[in-house]
Amino acid sequence: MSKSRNTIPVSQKPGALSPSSANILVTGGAGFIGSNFIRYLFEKTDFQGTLVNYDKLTYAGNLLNLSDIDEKFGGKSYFFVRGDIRDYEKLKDVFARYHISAVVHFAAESHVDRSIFGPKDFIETNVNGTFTLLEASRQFWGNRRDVRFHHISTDEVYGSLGDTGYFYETTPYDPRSPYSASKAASDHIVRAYFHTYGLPVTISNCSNNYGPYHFPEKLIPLIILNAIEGKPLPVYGDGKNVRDWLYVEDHCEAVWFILNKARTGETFNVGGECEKQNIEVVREICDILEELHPLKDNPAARKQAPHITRYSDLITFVTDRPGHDRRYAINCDKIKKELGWKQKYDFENGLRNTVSWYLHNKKWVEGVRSGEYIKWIETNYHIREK
Ligand code: NAD
Ligand code: TDX
Repeated sequence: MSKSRNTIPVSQKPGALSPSSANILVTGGAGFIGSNFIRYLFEKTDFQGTLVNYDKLTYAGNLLNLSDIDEKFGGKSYFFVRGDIRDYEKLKDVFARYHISAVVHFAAESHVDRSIFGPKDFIETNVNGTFTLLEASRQFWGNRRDVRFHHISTDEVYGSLGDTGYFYETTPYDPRSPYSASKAASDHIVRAYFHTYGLPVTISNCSNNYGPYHFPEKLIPLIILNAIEGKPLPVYGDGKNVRDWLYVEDHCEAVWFILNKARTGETFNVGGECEKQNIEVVREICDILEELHPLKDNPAARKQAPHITRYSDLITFVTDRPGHDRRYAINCDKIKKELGWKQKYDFENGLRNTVSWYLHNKKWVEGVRSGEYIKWIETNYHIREK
């Protein structure tokens, strides 16, 4: 993986946004993808503008994700503001104070299982929050066209596939969980602001991300950490649900390409083109762990689960997620052909980097597994015991 900085030729008309020198408001920048995006901008692109990370710091937001960036750029070109995207007055103040010319909107409630236990926060943040942010952008920018609102969405808005077929940008929406329904609603509102008010928007719908700083309520980090500790590896249903896995840095690069090269009003699917059944993913994590941290050299796991001889002995099939979407598969030809983006990581490299990152970042892991995290694990997995 090259460390060189990405200078992307800008293909827009004069008067359009220049992302490299823009003042960018990143919402949800303390979360998994948002923090990777901020790191990507400062470390791997020619970005020289100002970046404001606006985040409420819910259970999923963690400033430790960006402590190195804060040390290097804090107070100069990087600023953190704690705030809620539903707070119109605060947003207005931030737009004016930092002369914001682009918004990259990651902030959301993002976990499907949590949306099943409690959908209210998902409607509040994903629907009302996106609306409030759009309204603040429209009021501050007026008729300016050298600005951009980029909205981060998900492939889950398209629903669930059978054994064949793909999601295209033109696939009709068919969300099936409170989470995906709230994201679908927000996508519609973003498009309405483009058609009705001419707000310069772009949208991306991406597949399942994975990589460093992923909060361990999601499949990949949860399995890695449970295995290291010799705890059961919970697989929902028959383990044959399929997800398309996208390494988070590839996603960040796709967003940067869109900001630089896309026409406004356009939507792009972003995927890893890497379909895997959940059970395959879990087995691959176990195999990598056997190599990087063999069970025989892991006394903590052996003490917790004395009966096992391999990490994969910890695999436990548990009660399925209600309404569990069977298969997601993204067709991302459009962003490849129109903008020249492509993935740099295959699943083997990406997963190996990820497992290694969790093995080497124990302090971060301890930090995120607070009392609230333990409460969630008890809530979600207690009811699934068979
Ligand atoms: P995350 O849960 O890790 O982070 C979300 C961030 O948003 C947190 O820092 C949180 O504090 C912040 N936040 C939540 N509510 C807020 C509010 N009301 N005001 C301000 N900040 C708030 O999420 P993620 O996995 O990084 O996902 C980022 C975006 O990407 C989301 O919009 C999600 O729907 C989308 N997405 C994620 C994936 C994935 O695989 N993780 C895939 C497709 C799309
Ligand atoms: O313990 C588990 N066992 C299990 O089998 C967990 C947490 C999950 N699963 C399954 C459910 C899914 O089929 O693994 C798959 C992946 O689950 P998650 O990591 O929860 O992701 P998913 O529900 O697919 O949603 C993710 O991708 C799309 C993100 O969380 C969303 O924010 C994004 O929009």
